[in-house]
Amino acid sequence: MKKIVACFFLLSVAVFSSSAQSEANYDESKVPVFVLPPLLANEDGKKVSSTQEWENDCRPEILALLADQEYGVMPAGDFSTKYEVVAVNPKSLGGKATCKQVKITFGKGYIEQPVILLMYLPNQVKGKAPLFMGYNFGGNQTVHPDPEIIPTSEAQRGAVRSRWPLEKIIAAGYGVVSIDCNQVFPDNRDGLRGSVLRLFGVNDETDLRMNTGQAMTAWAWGLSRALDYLQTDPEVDAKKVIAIGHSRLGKAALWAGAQDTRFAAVVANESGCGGAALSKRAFGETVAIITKGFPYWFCKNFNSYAGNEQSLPFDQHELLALIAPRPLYVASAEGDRWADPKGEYLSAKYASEAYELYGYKGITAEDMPPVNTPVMNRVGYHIRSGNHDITEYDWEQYLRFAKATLK
Ligand code: GTR
Repeated sequence: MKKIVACFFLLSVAVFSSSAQSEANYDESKVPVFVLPPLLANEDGKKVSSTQEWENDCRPEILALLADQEYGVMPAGDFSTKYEVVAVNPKSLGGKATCKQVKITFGKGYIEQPVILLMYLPNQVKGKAPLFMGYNFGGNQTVHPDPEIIPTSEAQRGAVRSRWPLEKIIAAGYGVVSIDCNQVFPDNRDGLRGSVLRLFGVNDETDLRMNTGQAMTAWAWGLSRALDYLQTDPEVDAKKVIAIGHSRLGKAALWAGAQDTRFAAVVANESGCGGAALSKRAFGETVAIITKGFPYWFCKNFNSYAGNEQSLPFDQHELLALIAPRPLYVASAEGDRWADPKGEYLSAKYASEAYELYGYKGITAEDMPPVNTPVMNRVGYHIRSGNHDITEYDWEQYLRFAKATLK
């Protein structure tokens, strides 16, 4: 029965998104004329010209606004946390990596929420390893066929192997932590009932205030809690943990990196609407489409901007700017018009003003670079040929970028 319901759900999402995708605007000449709120100005209009003014006033204002109006606030409250190393193989991936699986159990009263961190650390790195951490969509075992991975779902082992080129990442001297997002907040309309929000007394729809966070905020919170663990792991360089994510999980990585400055850098792969793309362009996926299709990703307040993007008191370049001065990489794909590559580029470009305050070069060119021609300053960007996916090509750029920026 559960399976039938899940199939029906997936089918209805697919039907919804394919009809929404064909109705969306992909015509550049129909992009509305829009005005972005100035990035370097406080809510009272006062201009920001130093990093101190940015950090003391402007940045906290933007963070609070995004939490209140878009992603939602994580409810507060006590809970317990337990770490258990549940498996270790020091000779994984042909001896090149140590595979470690760490179960974090969050608890509150009778509620227990286990989340397993699947970790691969490069054996060639003596001492603490830098690493990329991000969610997978459908189960830890989908990341690689490695039979030792503890499954977190029924999906096939290695099903999305191409999205996690572990051997390449390990050879470059980086580790990987992959987490099944469904263990933190199940990625479906009923997800709230199985999510970490239960630790804070949010059990169903009726417990949601207008600005209570849902999946995106829970996922961002989960990445921060995983980082809490990594800070205790002697094999990890917790000062070099890069938050990474593809698509919806790229949105989550951005929101995590924006809130938690312990993340050394952020990579958002084709994160689109509610991620890197400017909402006011209303190109491809819009606020109306995303809040209808995925009402459980954002807070309820965000619904009021559906079909009304021009009234948003912020835009996504402000989310990206919260990552400054830490390295940020935004990536698009040519065939992924749904995620609005140009909107992703412009957002990275406009966010660069915050990087410039710190004396860093961000994205400066007015026009997007040609396909497969990455730009790598303190802010990186590429548009790759091909469709919506995270590929080996994308990872190659992220590894180069990490090497160049995280010294
Ligand atoms: C789509 C959604 C996008 C994007 C994508 C994904 O259906 O409209 O915002 O997040 O899913 O996560 O692959």
